[in-house]
Amino acid sequence: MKRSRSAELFAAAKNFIPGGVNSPVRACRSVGCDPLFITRASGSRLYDADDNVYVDFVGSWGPMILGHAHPQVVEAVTAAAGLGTSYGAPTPAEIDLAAMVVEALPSVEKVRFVNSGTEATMSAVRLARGYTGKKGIVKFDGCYHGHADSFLVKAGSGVLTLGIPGSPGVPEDIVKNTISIPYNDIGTLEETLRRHSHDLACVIVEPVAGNMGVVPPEPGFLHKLRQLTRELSIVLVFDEVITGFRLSYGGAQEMFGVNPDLTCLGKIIGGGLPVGAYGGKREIMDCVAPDGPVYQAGTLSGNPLAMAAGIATLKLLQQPGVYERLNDKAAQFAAGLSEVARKTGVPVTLNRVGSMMTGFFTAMAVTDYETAMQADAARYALHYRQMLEDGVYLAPSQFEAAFVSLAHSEEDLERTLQLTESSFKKLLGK
Ligand code: KE4
Repeated sequence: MKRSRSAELFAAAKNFIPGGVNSPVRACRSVGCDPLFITRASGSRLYDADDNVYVDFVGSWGPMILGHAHPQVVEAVTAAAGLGTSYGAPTPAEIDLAAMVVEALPSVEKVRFVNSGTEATMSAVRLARGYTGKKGIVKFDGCYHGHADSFLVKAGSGVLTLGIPGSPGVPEDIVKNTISIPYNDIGTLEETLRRHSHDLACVIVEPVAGNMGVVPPEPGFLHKLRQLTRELSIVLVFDEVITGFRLSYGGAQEMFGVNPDLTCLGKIIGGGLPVGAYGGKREIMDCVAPDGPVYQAGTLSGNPLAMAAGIATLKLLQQPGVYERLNDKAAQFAAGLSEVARKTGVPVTLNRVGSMMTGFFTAMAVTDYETAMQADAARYALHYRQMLEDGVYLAPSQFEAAFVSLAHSEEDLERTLQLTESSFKKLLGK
């Protein structure tokens, strides 16, 4: 494939932007190639600066559940833009989207909009600390909650992909309040929470981990987490930035029947525009300024264009049967991928929940960070580059989720399975 224009743009970008990218994983370093510069997208397709076309399984890292440039989303954003792009004042649209979120999520009585998932999780942890008067937080190895200081401890996503031990610039006296323990390890969880409960403000968890690759919660894990945090008066925070409106209209909390105290959202609720949110019990949310003393603010929070995109997106996701169709399509695709691995003899463990999935290049079960690390990232990189050459755009890391959208056609998925088989056969020849 011709990629000269992307190469020129990458060289130019590096003159002005660290690594030539505005988010590290986009640099594609762990898969051994330079990033493509994307110029447009539609449905399940991305188009790069050299006019190559790709079937997209990144979906902007989760937001594009409807596919790219959905006409009703574009129309809503365009109409909003014509009325002004930001007022710095409350608008009716914020009430509409807030009401949709409250109605959708069993545990959310009030919600505050911010501009990213990181802002949402950072604010939720500050709120939990302010509400409880305690400082400690517990997270899980390989989970990623954005780049706020408290979370850069054994974090997933780009921190994991780039092998950054934590991050310079994060003071020791911040991270000393963060305990990170293995995901799905109920014994360590109970022992840790009981030992530290006196100073634990919250536990923050991805109810389905997506940032070490997809790792589902083991049966009972989330229920045990809810029982322990309730017993020990520790705030339970579900980071549903990926899973919110992805797994079901009520997110992971509806799918697994576990109600957290606070929920963090992002990605899909902005329909591809910058939106994050945190919400939960009225008793806790009423501690947020200006009603309460826990401060959090944002110039562009509740931005009218982002609200319009989010409202249009959620309205389309409310349609009957949407999630059944999406999740069935993803299940069939995953079964096809597993069949290709079996037929070709390439060891792959495929973890899937709903329309998010990861094929780990290992024969081992992947249930946590340690087992995810057994995967053959070098082999994944070879597969990534082959599929890209063949017009399929996968996540540029073994330790990320792939997403099927409502825009992926049966032909897209069948073609991708054929190309996967061809790539796996080449892997065996290598
Ligand atoms: P943002 O600040 O990137 O909007 O959200 C942070 C975040 C919080 N919680 C979860 C569960 C997340 O997955 C994320 C961000 N996800 C990564 C990809 N797995 C974003 C991609 C990137 O960093 O460029």
